[in-house]
Amino acid sequence: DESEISEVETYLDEHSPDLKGEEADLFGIAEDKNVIFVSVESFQNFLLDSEVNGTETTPFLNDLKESKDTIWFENFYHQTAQGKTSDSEFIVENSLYPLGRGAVYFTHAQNEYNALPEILNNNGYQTSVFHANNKTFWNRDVMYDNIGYDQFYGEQSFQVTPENSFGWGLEDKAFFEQSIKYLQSQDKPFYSKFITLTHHFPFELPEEKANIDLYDSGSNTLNHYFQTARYTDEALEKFFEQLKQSGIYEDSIIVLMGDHYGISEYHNKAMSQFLGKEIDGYEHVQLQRVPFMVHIPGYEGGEIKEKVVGQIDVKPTLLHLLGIEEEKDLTFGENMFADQEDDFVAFRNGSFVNEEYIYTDGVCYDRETGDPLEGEQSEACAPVKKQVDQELKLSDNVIYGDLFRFYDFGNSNNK
Ligand code: GP9
Ligand code: MN
Repeated sequence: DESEISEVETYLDEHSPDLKGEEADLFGIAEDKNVIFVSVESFQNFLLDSEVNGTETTPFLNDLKESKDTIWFENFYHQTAQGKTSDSEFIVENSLYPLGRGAVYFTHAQNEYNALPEILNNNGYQTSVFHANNKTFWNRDVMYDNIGYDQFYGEQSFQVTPENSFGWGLEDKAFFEQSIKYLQSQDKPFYSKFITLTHHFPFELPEEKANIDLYDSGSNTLNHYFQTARYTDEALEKFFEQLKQSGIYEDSIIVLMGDHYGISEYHNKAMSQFLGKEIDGYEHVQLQRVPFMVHIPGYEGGEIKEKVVGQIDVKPTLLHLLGIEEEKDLTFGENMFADQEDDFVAFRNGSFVNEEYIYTDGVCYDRETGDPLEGEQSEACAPVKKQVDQELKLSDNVIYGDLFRFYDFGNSNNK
C-alpha cells in the first residue's frame, strides 16, 4: 500500500547519486536521436579479445570497444536469474531486480510499471522490439503491451527458410538484414530493441557458416561457444554496415548489451582450462561481466570506463543520454555517468560487487587482487551486504505488492 511505496521512495532518495541531470557527463548527447538497443544473446566479456588457434573470436567488437565513438563499460555485470533473457529485459526496462523464483515476465506481467518504452513514448519516441521467435515466448506479447511498446516484430514478420535458419530459428545475419525495412518505417525518433538468437545454447552452427575453429576441451558447449559468438560478431558488423547504407546510422545511437552468461558453472573445468586459472567464487562473479557499449556516431571522446555497473543502471543511463529527466522515477540503478561513491551491483542470490570488494558464498574478496579477506578484514563486506539484502527486498515488495499503483510518477503513465 502507500506506506510500503513510501519506504521504497525514502530508501531510493537516501541512496541517489550526487550528480543528477545536466551536471553529469554527456547529459542529452543523444537527444532526439534514434536508439537501437541490441540485446546480444549469451554473450560474455571473456569472448572479447579471445582467440581460438590464433584467430580472434570477435574482431568487430574488439575494434568497436576501443573506437573513438564508443564508450565501453568493461565492468558491466548481468543481473539475471531464472527468467534469463526476459529478466535482462525486465531489469533494463524498469531498473528493478528480477525475482528469486520464476520470471517476472510471466508472474507479474500485468503490474503497473513506469517502464522505459512508456517514458520514451511520452517523450515522442516510437518504440518497437525485433525478435525472431514466437511472440508468446517468455510471455513477451503480454508484457510488451503492458509496458508500452508500439510494435513487436516477432517470427511472423520475418521470412524464415531452411537456408537462413538453424538452432533456435532465423539466423542473426538474416534477422538484421530483414529488419532494416521495418526500421526505415519507424517514425523518428525511435527506440528499437533487437534481441539476437543465434548465439544461444547449444551454440551449434552449420560447418560452412563457421569462421573459427572449435575449441578443444572436455565441454562440448564451450567448444562450440566461440563459433556462434564469431557468427554474431559478423552479424553485428553487417548490421552496422546496413544501418549506414540505409541512412539510419548517423541519426542514431547504438547500444550493445550481453543479456546473461552462456557458459554455466557446470563447465568450470573447461573454462578454467581456457582462462588458465582456477575458477573460485571471485572468478565466477567476474565471469558474469557482459558487454555494454554505447556507440555514438560522430562522437570523438570514446573511452573505456572501469566503473562497476550493471543492467539495473541501464534505464537511468539511457534517459540521461537522451536528455530526459524523470524527476520522480523510482529506479534501483544509477546513471552510470554520475559520480557515486557507495554504489554496488547486487546479484539476485545476494552476491555483490562494488569498487573495493566482491562478495559471494559468504566470502569477501578484494576486487583488485581477488584474494579472500581473512579474519576481521572479512567483515568489510558486511555493511554493503546488508544494504544489498534490503534493496532486493524492497524491489521484491514493489513487484509482489504491485506498489507502483500507489505512486504518482508525475507523468501520464499512471492509470
Ligand atoms: C528466446 C530467447 C532466448 O526468445 O530470448 O531466451 P533465453 O533462453 O536466453 O532466456
Ligand atoms: Mn538469453
